[in-house]
Amino acid sequence: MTIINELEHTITKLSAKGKGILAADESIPTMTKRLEAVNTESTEESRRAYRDLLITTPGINEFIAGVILFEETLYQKTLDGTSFPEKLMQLAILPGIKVDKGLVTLPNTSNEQTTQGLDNLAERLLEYKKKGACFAKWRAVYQITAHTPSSLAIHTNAESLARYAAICQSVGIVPIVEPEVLIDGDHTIERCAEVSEPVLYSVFHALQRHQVKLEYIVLKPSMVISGKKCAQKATPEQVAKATLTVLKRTVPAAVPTINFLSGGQTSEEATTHLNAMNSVSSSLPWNLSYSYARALQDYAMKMWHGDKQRISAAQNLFYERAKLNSLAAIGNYQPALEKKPSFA
Ligand code: 5MM
Repeated sequence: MTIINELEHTITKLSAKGKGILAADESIPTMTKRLEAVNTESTEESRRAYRDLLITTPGINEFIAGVILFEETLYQKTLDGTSFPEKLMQLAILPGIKVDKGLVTLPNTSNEQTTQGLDNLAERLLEYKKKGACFAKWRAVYQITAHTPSSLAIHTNAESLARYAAICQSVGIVPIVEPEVLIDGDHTIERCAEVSEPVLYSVFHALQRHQVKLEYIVLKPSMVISGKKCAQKATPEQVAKATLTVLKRTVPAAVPTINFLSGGQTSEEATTHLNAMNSVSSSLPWNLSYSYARALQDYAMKMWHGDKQRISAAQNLFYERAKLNSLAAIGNYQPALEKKPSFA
């Protein structure tokens, strides 16, 4: 297969209508935080067992087109001795890999951050590709305060995202480009829109400078939403309208699919907001779907909390959440379909 054929094959599967991407790529510190929140010790085995539970959930391939793995998981095996990427391929789910090496402080800013991991990226990608990875993910973050994000942070992060994306495509790997405007803070939805527009504009400008082929990327943005501590919580209709306005102004129609992150929204909010966007208009140029971590996994993680006896109950909750998001990805979700788990 040529590089273009590889990219074409992967993006076609990732943009399938009604399917989304599971982000199961929490780094060890993040995964440790998630496990400790449900009183479970974070060990290589507990992380393996939890990821095993997720991807062996019966029927999950009806709703999930790809799974983003953390490097550790790429080399681990499911209980039956099959490597995670092989197991995913058997299920007709594409394996992906988080390739950034996390956040570092950007000097001469007010503690803003940028993402590292470009060194040896091409070599690492070739290694991951041998293990079966066909797409990758790189996340940049932007903090909203009265004075941030600065133009230095916006420019630096756009440049890294674009360099990463160009390197991925040069070896036949589809890049997920993830600029996350953080939900932390008391900002209004209007302020979030004011920040998100130049962030995305700058990302696409950089992608163009680096000659990234937009037909073979997945954009994974945050939704335009009020800050977690904002007194005026935006309604789903406001979130849908503000997000679509910003996306229409900044994202070229050549991009096939936009898969949102959940970013600290509740599971129900993330589903409702996606559904609201897909209900507004059928004439959007891109597929609008999900690439959630917490909003897909939270209930399953709480149900499981390290207990083997609860694997099946946790898988049922994960299946249910994926199904509801799949409905939201075609605008067919209704809150009445929610069956809240007893602990929620
Ligand atoms: C923003 O985080 C990404 C999406 O997850 P949510 O839907 O929960 O917001 C997620 O893929 C994230 O990039 C990974 O969990 C890796 O995070 P860390 O902090 O470990 O790099």
